[in-house]
Amino acid sequence: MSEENKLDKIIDARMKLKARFEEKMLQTPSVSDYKPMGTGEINRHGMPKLPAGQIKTVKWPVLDLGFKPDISHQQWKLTINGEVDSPLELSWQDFMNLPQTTDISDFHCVTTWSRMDVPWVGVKLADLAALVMPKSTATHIICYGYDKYTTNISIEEALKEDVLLVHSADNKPLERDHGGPVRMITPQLYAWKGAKWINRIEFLNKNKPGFWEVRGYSNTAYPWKNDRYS
Ligand SMILES: Nc1nc2c(c(=O)[nH]1)N[C@H]1C(S)=C(S)[C@@H](COP(=O)(O)O)O[C@H]1N2
Ligand SMILES: [Mo]
Repeated sequence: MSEENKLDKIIDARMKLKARFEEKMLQTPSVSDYKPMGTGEINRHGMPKLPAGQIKTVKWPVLDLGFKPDISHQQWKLTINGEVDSPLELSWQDFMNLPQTTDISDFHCVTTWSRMDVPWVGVKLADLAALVMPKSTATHIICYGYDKYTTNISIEEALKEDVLLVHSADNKPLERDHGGPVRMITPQLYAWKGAKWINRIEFLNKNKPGFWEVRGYSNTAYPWKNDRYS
């Protein structure tokens, strides 16, 4: 398929997804919340820059399960399957050939640090969703890392424009410590919702809690409601 046709296909599929999920997206807290908790200037989502209970950090702490998978570009694969019309497996090269998005966003860890204005490069989850096309029954995704990590979010959160699978941060390749070669980021949710060393995205027809969610962390993880634990 030519680059142009590929892009047309993505745009067409994204418009369909948009129509399907628009209403639900308007009900997510980052859009509908009239009393967000936090301080500072208002960010591009209309939320205070620093969510409640967070402290701004300049360093970038590393959090994992005590083990950092060592995955070369050659070994890295991304499987997208489950409740979708066209399951997909992408190599590093396939992934890098998809439309690339550059963005700057904030990173809020549930352990109370926030790292502001991180420059990222990667692929929008919405573009990947457009390629596989979730079935009408799909409601959530669960992401798997190359470690034992899993984490879940609703599709209406996953489709937000700033949810990316990134391979670059701070204008350099994403370090292994931070989930390189590729991790997910969820700037409008606590950062544990973004799997490092991401290997698989499964679309689901019901919610299924991930690693921290089964241990009492919030399914929704909304920073401006101090929504940390359930
Ligand atoms: N695969 C994997 N992804 C993960 C984790 C993990 O342990 N394994 N930790 C999560 C948590 S709790 C946070 S806060 C962020 C931390 O990302 P960082 O180490 O780059 O700061 O990654 C999230 N993604
Ligand atoms: Mo975290």
